Amino acid sequence: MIKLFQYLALIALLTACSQKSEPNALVLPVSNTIKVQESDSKDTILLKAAHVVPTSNQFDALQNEFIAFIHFGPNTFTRMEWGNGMEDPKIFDLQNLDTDQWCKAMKDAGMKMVIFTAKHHDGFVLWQSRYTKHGVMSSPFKDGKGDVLKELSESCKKYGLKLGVYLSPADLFQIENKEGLYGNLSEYTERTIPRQVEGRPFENKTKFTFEVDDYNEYFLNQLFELLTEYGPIHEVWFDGAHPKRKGGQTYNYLAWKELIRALAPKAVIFGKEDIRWCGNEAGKTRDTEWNVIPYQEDPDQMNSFADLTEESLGSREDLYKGKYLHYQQAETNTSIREGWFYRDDTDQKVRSTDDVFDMYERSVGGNSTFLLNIPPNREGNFSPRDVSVLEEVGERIKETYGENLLSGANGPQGVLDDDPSSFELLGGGAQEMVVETNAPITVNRLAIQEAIDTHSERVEKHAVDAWVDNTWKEIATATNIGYKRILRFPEITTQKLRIRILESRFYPAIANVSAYYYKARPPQLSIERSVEGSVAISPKKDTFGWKPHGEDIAGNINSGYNIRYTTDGSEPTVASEIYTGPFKIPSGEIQAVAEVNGKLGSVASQLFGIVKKDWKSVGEDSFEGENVAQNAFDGDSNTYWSSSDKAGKHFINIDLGKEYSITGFTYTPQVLSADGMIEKGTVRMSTDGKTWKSVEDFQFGNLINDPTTRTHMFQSKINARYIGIESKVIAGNGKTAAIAELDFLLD
Ligand code: FUL
Repeated sequence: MIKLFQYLALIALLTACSQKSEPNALVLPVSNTIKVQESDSKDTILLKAAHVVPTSNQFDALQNEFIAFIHFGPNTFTRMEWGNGMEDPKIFDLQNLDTDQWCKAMKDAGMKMVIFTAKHHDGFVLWQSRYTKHGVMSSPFKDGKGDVLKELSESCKKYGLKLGVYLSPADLFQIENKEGLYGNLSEYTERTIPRQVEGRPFENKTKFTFEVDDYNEYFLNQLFELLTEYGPIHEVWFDGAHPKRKGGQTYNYLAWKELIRALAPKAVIFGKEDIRWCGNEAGKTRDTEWNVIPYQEDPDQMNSFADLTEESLGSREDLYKGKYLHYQQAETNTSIREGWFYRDDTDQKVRSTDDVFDMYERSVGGNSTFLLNIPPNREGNFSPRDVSVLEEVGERIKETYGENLLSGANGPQGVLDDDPSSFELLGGGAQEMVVETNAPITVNRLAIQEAIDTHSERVEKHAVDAWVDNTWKEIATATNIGYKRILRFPEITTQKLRIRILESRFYPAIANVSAYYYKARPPQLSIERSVEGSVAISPKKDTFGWKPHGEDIAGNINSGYNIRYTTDGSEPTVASEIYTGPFKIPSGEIQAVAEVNGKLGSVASQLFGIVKKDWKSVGEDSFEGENVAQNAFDGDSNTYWSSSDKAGKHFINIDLGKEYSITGFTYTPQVLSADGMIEKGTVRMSTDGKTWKSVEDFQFGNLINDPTTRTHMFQSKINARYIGIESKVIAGNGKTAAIAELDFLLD
């Protein structure tokens, strides 16, 4: 506990201390978790936070920076986001699995590890498990003898990639099938792990005894297989998502952890105390991502962990509320394709190189790890489009971050020697440092790292200046640093850079400072349409590196750019029409690209349905407050229709103004909360707006974690003027149905 004299010393330090080493009286032993005492003052809590450090496994995991996710399984063949556990294993008809091709592409992208869905929510196992027949052993893949995980683990060794496993706690096969173990209300008794299976001995002779039920035993047996026969395993990924639950099933995570720590001593655990979810599946990052997180209980003893989705998690005010301060880093996970599983190469959007590179800089340069999913196709390969994005991203990372423009510069050697274990301690009198190069450099990126493994994350606010025209010019500011902060700013030519620490929790230890140059590219675009049907194309707002005409253009391209576009679904070229201002289209797909001196940027595309200006609501079963039915088709996804929360089905009916031949629809859920996501429903039509009949059911998976716009194409066209949506199942057992936006598609 901090004593009064130490507290006073801290106050003195924070006001006017001039020494440049940490005052011994205030230095605490560093630890992964530090308990807060009831009597601790706010300053003491901050001091404790400044001594919370990652474990060596967490630190290694942070240094991976860019890692891969692979979602593969029956969903790849059914084209669903979530399976139901009742899929026939025969659908897993894999003919040409090529895990070397996966690994080569991941390696080319600069990724260091791959996490594989050994078992997704459907319960189908992609390895030769002893404990179930629901998996590759019952599929046509290599006549039931194939093992996808084995092939991947061999390819990983060949290509020098680390391997992680995703084992879904939710298991629909074990829920739905008669003999299923999930929620079967079995007794908790002492069980030996692994359970021996005749003819299939383990080479690893470790044994564990746990007091668990049938499903936890099943899960532990499977973990034993994964961690002893496919290793070394570097990450175990526990998804918090649950399409369904049964029998009050709970999980004995503390037993799982004991087994993991013993069998995979190098592994970090995701979804629990080592690594937390960043809070979205869209690749968004917080401006300030703290990894020292306050907890109410000791995280090392906790059996279950909630998703932390709030915008602010580790600010001073957050820390003051904690009883334990714990290092738990964020992982930013998203998919290169729309959805986590491969569906097709025509309608499923693939993210552009610009987009992936932007997410890379924001997440790796935002104190987090970037986990990008690449779903293999039904052939068993990464599709060519995904491969070329991975290659281009890898090249761009090398081109941008391959050469540190500060190498050979003068300044504090602890930050210039590229060695993460040496550092420069700031604070006290010295709140800034200057680095000077031998010749002028042109830069637009700066990376700063704190020595988090020995000194935690301490910087709360900082600024960077460049020496230009005999004076310091501020070029960038940001909040925290932590593992790494990448600052992006318009290019500047200078010989001297200054880093100023504006606020910190304690003496910050800066481990590295490096500078880079990113070659600016044509901007990414966004395409929007008003309710009247007028289409506008503009540069995407949150991308850096370009400013539109008339403004000071960042980057090295000094002329303007053209926007080229098509309206027939074809990819725009240098010969496509030039965009001069908003134009109208009745429906269809717009594709657009920015062009600079014949060079094209990445293509943006947007599908638009029927223009909504003549639509009218012809009834809904109910609405809550101001959330009327019209909000579902006002072209504004910030407003939404929300039914009451009376149990049962909910519907809205729409008059489209005239009859159309409709091919499908898109559903945009509201995103203000997890309420009202329509997981299953039916499309209805009417010829007079009075009597209605159901025409086709639809189903969308994983809406709560990934509330993006979903598309359902009809089996055959529906000719209708009056059309409606009725909900049948709301995600997460909700009662309210909500729609932010509905679109009906034409040919
Ligand atoms: C989610 C799951 O429900 C998705 O299917 C996917 O696995 C993603 C990574 O996590 O919560």
